Amino acid sequence: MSLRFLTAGESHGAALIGIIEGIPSGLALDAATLLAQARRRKLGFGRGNRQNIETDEVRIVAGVRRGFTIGSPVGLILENKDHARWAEIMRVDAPAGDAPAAREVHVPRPGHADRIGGIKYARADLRDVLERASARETAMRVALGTVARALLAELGITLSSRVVRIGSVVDETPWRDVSPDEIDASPVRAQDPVAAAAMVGEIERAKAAGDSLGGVFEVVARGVPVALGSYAQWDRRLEGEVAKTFMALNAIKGVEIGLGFGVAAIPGSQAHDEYEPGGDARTRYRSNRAGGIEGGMSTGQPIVVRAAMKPIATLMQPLDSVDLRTGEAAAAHIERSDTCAVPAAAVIGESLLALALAAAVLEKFGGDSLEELRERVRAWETTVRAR
Ligand code: EPS
Repeated sequence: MSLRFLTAGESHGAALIGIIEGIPSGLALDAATLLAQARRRKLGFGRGNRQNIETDEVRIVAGVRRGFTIGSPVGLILENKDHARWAEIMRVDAPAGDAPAAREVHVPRPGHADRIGGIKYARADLRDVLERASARETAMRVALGTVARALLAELGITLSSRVVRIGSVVDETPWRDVSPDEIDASPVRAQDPVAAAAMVGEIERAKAAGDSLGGVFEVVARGVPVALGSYAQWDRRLEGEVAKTFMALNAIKGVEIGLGFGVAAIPGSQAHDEYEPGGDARTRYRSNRAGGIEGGMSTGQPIVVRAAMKPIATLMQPLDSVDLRTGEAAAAHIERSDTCAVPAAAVIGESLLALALAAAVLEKFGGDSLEELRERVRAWETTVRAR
């Protein structure tokens, strides 16, 4: 395994912690770089109050010395500011006597992990489930992804994202050369300001109705070397790794690469990317319908991933459910939540693609120091030009 990472931490627990192993030595890394990405995750019209409470500052506690990675696992800690108000509810040690925990949850939210998690881990208090199933965990995944992203940046690989749908509103504009700052400045991280305004309206209406909204976001990686991944074995196919990484994000129900589901509706003459002479190597592509991955391998074109996020499962106008203590019908539990988190999911998507691509880069090129990795990538680029 070239790169692996783990997170731990409950939404209102003391902290989120993360470990990423396999990052070569010699990579510049500091807390400011991590904070810059953490802040982007907090953005977006439709988020709840929690984002105003948290600063999401990440402390680097292992694997970095005097500004550079040293080849050891990188360890990160993100303290939950909100924990101060939850300290008694979330305490680790047993309280004296048998006082029941406050803020117990017994009515599962349809669409959340509550119900099945309670069955699986034999938890009568569903708070034990929802605290970990919460998307709060993505704050740490973004931090880990930012480490991967810093590595990719050294190799000239960059990531960006945008929201293309919220509820019924679609931004139909094709990618333009919009700066990432411009996308971040949009209240919903959409490219087209007209669509963005309509998306804001849609979120406002959902909020007023006590409802929630999902959507679709797009993540693009540029500067990806040719031939990451392989067709030679099913579990080495790059699209499989990318899809798994995105499907493993909370609330994601669909992933597309390139034309995605669109290829099903068109003939082969419009579905593939034709070659023509020229470019750096002996051929160049006329289009990028494949979304930068073909036959399990990166083509060297931008990798384009779209993911569909379902509406958040916590509704202020709650759905029908059952009180598990009484077996009676009841309104689902209400927990503070977001109306729409698609803009945040797009930012998280950048970190996810960074993690998947960093693993694929290290798999192909290896290298224990950044210098070694860089040399190998450079040599490969020369090789590719001759083929
Ligand atoms: C989140 C923090 C959470 C939720 C959200 C994501 O904070 P709290 O529960 O204190 O409001 O706002 O998680 C969910 C929507 C969910 O269903 O779990 C965050 O930091 O992103």
